[in-house]
Amino acid sequence: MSGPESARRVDAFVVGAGFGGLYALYRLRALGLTVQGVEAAAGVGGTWYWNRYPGARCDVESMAYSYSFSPELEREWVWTERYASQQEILRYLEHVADRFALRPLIRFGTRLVAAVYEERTRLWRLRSSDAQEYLARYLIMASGCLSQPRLPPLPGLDSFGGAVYQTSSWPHGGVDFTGQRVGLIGTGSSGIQSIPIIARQCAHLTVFQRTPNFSVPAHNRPLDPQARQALMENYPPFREGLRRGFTSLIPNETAQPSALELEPEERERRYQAAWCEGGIRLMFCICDAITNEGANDTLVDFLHARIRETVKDPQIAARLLPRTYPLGTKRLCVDTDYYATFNRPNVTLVALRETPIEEVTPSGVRTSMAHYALDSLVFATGFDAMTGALLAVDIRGRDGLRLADAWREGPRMYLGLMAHGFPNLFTVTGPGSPSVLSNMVVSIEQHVDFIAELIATLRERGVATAEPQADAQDAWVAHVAEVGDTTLFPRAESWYMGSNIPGKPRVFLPYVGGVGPYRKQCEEIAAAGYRGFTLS
Ligand code: NA7
Repeated sequence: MSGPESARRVDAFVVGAGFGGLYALYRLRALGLTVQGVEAAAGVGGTWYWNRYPGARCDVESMAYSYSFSPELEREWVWTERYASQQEILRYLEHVADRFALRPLIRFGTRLVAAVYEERTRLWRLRSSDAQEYLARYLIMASGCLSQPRLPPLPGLDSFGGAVYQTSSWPHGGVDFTGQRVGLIGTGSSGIQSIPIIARQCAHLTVFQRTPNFSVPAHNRPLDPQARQALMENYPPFREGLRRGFTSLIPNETAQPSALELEPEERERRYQAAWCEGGIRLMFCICDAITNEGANDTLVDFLHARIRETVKDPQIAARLLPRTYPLGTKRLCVDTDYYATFNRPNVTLVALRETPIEEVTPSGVRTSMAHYALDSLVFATGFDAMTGALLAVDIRGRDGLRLADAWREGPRMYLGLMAHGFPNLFTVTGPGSPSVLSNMVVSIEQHVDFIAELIATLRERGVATAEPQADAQDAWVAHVAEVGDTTLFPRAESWYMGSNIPGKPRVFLPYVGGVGPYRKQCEEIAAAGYRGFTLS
């Protein structure tokens, strides 16, 4: 990179303008810092900008999945549904950007491509995709956990004559599939949300399923204004409950019994009640779903029974039953009419474990069994989760250490916030923090608050840099793995484990020690003068 003359000097540089980036810009500007944001998209929204596929919807309830930092914002924004649609969340984030005058701080259509730490000046020298250079004291990566999409390199894909779509970068005007033969690959959350809607619109939908997924009904509905009002009157304790709870996903968490302590009838009653209520509560109506195989099996049996009673053709139902991993170790999906969609005469389920894809042809997809003629092909094939967006930037820390080299055997961070060797580089909901296992907005606010307070401390003390100590980081990485190993998560091939990406180290990426307990550890570390960090 060239000399400092051409570089723009800022205090803080923020990558991403989703929930994390917007709040980071807001907090850091309020500290009196000069801030610069960059965002690859043409607008704000992050995940909710890109993932516009039919049926895209949050699986955390809207009153919980929203910022809590501004009571005025809380009062003036009225969520209309129990689970907010992508469109509504995007409108919300656009409103936040305007209300707090954040857009002027962001360069849209611009990516950070390289970041080099300069020991002499203790600044980050940054280069963006528009060839602009910056010198920044603090670099905040709010670049998202599920923002680096993955398109499998299927043989012959380039030859396909029809239209190709990815759920993770859906056309802004939407897609009209009327009269079309559509193929869809992937049955994670994105596939499961979009399949019922595409099936209703198109002439024929062929679903190419590699691994069946567990899904529970959302029972989405309009938010009752009176119920909303009642909740608004109790909002601060409601928010605090999310922050201090174990999952931050479910309001009013209470202690639950072990599945194995319950009589079978009581267990069934409990599961039925959670099923009827809808959403992921089912997984948390017992305390040991994710730690005890026997407990997990009872949930698996319950869900298998629901799939069998919903899907009329027993052979199709059998193909939809997940059997190769414990429930919840791949993300539990939340759907509207997913399993029932396979009763439609215009939907075909292709089980790729039985009949793998051999190639994409100019006119469709050929498996080992048949050729499926298609007009459009939709990929809902996931992301390089948690580390993908960070490693997509050429980041070099002290002594030229490349982040990609430091993380060759898996990410190494202290608290999922900072990495040894990379002073003043912060990640929002990075690997080793509760992140994707939590309510992302709750975790984002906590991380950004921690980062802002740490930066304020540095400035008060006239200290240039913060950096985690190697031994504190080693201990944290070991703790994250140890807690992960007490759960069933390592039993699945999942993006939590990095195993959806060929060649990616198989490491459990998030911290499963609980959102409230994690927050408490962060608070204690800060109160102890940022134990485990070197402030120099
Ligand atoms: P996911 O959950 O990673 O799902 C991707 C799906 O694509 C999953 O069913 C994969 O099967 C399938 N896949 C991936 N590669 C292939 C190939 N080569 N052939 C066939 N099928 C393939 O991504 P989503 O976008 O649905 O959801 C990501 C998260 O976003 C979600 O959990 C929410 O948090 C929001 P596999 O299971 O790997 O066999």
